[in-house]
Amino acid sequence: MSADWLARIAAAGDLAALEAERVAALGKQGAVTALLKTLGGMTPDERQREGPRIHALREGVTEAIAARKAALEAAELERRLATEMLDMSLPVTTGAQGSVHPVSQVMDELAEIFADLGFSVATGPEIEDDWHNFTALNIPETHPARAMHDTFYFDRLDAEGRRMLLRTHTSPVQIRTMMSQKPPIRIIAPGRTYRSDSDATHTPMFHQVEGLVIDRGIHMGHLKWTLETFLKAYFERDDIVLRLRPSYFPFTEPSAEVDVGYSIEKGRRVIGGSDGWMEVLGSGMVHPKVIAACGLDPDEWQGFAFGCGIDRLAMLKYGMDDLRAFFDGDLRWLRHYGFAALDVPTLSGGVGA
Ligand code: 2NM
Repeated sequence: MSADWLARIAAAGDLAALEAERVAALGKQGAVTALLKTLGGMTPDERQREGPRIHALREGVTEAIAARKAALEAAELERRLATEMLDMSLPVTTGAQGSVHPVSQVMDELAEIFADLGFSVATGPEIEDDWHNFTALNIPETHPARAMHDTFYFDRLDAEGRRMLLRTHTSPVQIRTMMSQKPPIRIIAPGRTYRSDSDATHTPMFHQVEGLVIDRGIHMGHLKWTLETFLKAYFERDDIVLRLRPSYFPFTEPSAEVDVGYSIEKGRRVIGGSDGWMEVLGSGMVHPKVIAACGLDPDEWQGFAFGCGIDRLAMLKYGMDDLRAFFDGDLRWLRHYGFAALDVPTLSGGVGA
């Protein structure tokens, strides 16, 4: 009886056949189950003789099924590993679908342009504390700019018992850099930033790049030259004209909005020329209070800073008109604007060239 069952279980060629044997032996109507039921009708003597034999049979069959099941599953896994193996070292020839995202492309271009001007790329946490995101930037508790930033707050508290937040700009990266490095400092800080704002021109997560220079004797002339050189390289045109308009930011004094001239070509606005002005950057001389908050002497060290939206920079260069499409993950959109699979994102060979 026992050897019979063990042979049938060993012969089960797949999981379905094994399950059929399990039901035939141990199921409600199964043969082994039927044997177990006969115990109730036996005399005590018979039961003492037959009980251990029948229970041993059930145990033996149960174990054999479990062992066969493990063996079949292992074989199935081996088969899948062998047939589904991908050789990652093979060159891609067909079927490539995605491409570099315009935001990544622009970030690479920014890093390349600013590297030529002696800037390095700095990064920092997206989850920040109140001090690095606001206080150190001369935005105290009561400042209206705090309310204007539509901040996302966490339940978790920082060391001062304030709630942690998603950084509303990349400026805390500049703060961290000024506190950890000795001037001269020349950095750009590209990255994700967050504000509770959502419509055709605002997404709750957007990308910003900010720049910072700290050295001796830095003035607005350095700022204007740097931005002009950057915009000429980025838009790949020599006829870039800048207009600095007086403005206000808590962290810079004086502050300036930077407009860039545009012209109309084939009915479309393109950067360059001077048919009209478009606002592209905010900037200014870093406020002495910000420099002091970072432990530097503002009488010795001065600097300029600027910031702008990367998503917006991409839209202006590649002629895109809806910000929300950036985050839809729609391949047709990428292809429409000329971003092809396997494009290598460099400035000279970039898709805008
Ligand atoms: C902007 C506009 C003007 C800025 C200032 C600083 C810091 F940390 F140095 F104070 N970082 N970024 C700044 C200045 C950013 O974005 C529109």
